Amino acid sequence: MSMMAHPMHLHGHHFQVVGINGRALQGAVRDTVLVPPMGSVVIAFDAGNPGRWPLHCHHLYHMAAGMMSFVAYEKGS
Ligand SMILES: [Cu+2]
Repeated sequence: MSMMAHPMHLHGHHFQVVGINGRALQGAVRDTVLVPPMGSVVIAFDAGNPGRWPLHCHHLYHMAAGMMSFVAYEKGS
């Protein structure tokens, strides 16, 4: 949670925004979503590209301050 909006970007995938601030919607397919201040976003994506993919804020100074994470999964059987 933050008082700023954060353009969150997921590498290696495209996703659909399916919720913003607890409200369901059928959003566009994209690879970046602007998370609103003090808000939350729910996304859905096909886990068809196994690996360790960066998930980070596109504001470089936010990323440098720690808004850098990863989505990691292995190939299913
Ligand atoms: Cu940010």
